[in-house]
Amino acid sequence: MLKPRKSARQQYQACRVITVIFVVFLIFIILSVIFAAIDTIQVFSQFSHSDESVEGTISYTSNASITSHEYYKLDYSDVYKTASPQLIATELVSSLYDNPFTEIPADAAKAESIREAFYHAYQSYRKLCWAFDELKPISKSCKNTLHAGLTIVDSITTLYIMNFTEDYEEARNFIANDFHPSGKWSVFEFVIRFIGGFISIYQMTHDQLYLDKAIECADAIFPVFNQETGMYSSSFKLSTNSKGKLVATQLSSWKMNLAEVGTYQLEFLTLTALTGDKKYMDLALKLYKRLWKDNPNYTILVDPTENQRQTNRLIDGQRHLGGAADSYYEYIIKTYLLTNGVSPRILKQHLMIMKDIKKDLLFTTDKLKLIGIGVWEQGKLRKIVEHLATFVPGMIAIGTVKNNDKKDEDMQLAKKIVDTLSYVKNTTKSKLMPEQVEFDSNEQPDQEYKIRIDEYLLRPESVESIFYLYRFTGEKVYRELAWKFFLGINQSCRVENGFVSVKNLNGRLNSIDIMDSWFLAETLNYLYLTFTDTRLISPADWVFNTESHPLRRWPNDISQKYKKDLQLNDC
Ligand code: DMJ
Repeated sequence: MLKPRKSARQQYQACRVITVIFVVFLIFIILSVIFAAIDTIQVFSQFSHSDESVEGTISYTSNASITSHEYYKLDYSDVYKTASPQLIATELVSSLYDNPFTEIPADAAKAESIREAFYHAYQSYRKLCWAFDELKPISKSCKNTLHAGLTIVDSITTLYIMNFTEDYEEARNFIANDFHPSGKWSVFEFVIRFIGGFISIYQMTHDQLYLDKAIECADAIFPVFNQETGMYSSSFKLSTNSKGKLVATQLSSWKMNLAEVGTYQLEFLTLTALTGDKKYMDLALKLYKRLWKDNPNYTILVDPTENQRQTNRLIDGQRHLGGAADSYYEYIIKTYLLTNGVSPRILKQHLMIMKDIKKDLLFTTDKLKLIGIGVWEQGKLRKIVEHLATFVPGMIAIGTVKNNDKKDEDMQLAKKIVDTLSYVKNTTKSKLMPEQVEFDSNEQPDQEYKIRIDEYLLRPESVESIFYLYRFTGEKVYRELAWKFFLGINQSCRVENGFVSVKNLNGRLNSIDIMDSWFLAETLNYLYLTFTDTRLISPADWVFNTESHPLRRWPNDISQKYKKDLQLNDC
């Protein structure tokens, strides 16, 4: 039987339905194309930006491709279950020290709490700022200075040490495929965070990718150094040329500080050890030769150029171990350790520094007789302690090598300075260590100290020193102290989306909207390693760069190969 034919009205209705479906489909396609284009613009904006911008903040936009990584706890019953075997020392003896390091098992619960804090910080960054440099947790926006995923690269050694395998693999993929830095930044920061991070993770994993990246970065900045003196100007511009090569150009007029020019020796010496190319080591040692030759009688130096002025900061002509000077001192004794103690001249410089510190910078407070290291200014000692200078007890502990005749005295000194830090931290309402304090200040004669810069910037230096004192002495008081520091940070700086710096430490805390990458690279790393089994990343085998990226002490054959160069006979 024939079907009855549709009426014209029915045909019209069917046509309308098809048209509506088609239009809806078309709108859907157009919207998808628009959203994809917006995404592309955002991704593009990470990697290309105006020449004028030194630093940019980009508003948060949801990154749908970032799915959350589940949190899992580690089993601390056996150190080999918590970390990669190559990070674990088989024996804790070091030829450079009289006594072996103490073997102590992990405090599992505390180690895991710190690991969880790292997870919270890192996942917040992933979720909100993946591929950008740093997270601003309050505004949920992202800071981009070098457009290079700074937090990813700076965190990669901590990710590996803490055994966050999924995040580690993701970070590796980013470095392999999306690491295209461009922008203006500080040479110093680039060396300690990127080059230091790449060398360190290479030494932990033996993955060639990282050594290639380290060489690429080092070779890009090599020409900005003065090849005669090893000095350089603070800031530079990085970009990728048409052949895909990373290139750097010097930016500012000739401007630098002691910490900057004195903080690339560990990284460049390690590059020479890994590549066999002496150019890195030769340049880095030229700096020591130059500075030590120019200053034969006194070792606490002012900046090589006298143009470092910042409000409320330590200024020209002052001699101190705080910001703008700090890691120059730190790297001298670490260079001695890294190269296996083959250079008595380098150790001598550290011992001279210790002598000058004791002669001119050491102070005792009036009432409680606390000990600290202050600032020499216009012929007088001011009892100022900067958070940045609180790495010093750790440096002193590292310097208690067997060829240091004053090693016992030095270790006692390191302990006393840590007691002072502990006192300051415990007497703030927030239980945080301030950015800068001054003892026995005339302005507040009834109190032991006055806070001069009322902030805590998530910095690592105090817990770094406590980590070293724990590893060198094995005394449980340092774990207890580290735990109190952690609690202070976790209670006062933790927010919904990460951790923030804070100000007003004795009142109602105000947030400073930034989670600097050093918090993940250093602060949480040192805290974690204070509570893990002490065989994990032992100072018997590793020397930390100033961003807490561990570098392997040289094997004997390498130290012997470069022994002559390291003698620095002409200074
Ligand atoms: C870090 O980048 C390094 O530790 C550097 O040596 C000093 N400043 C910050 C942390 O405070």
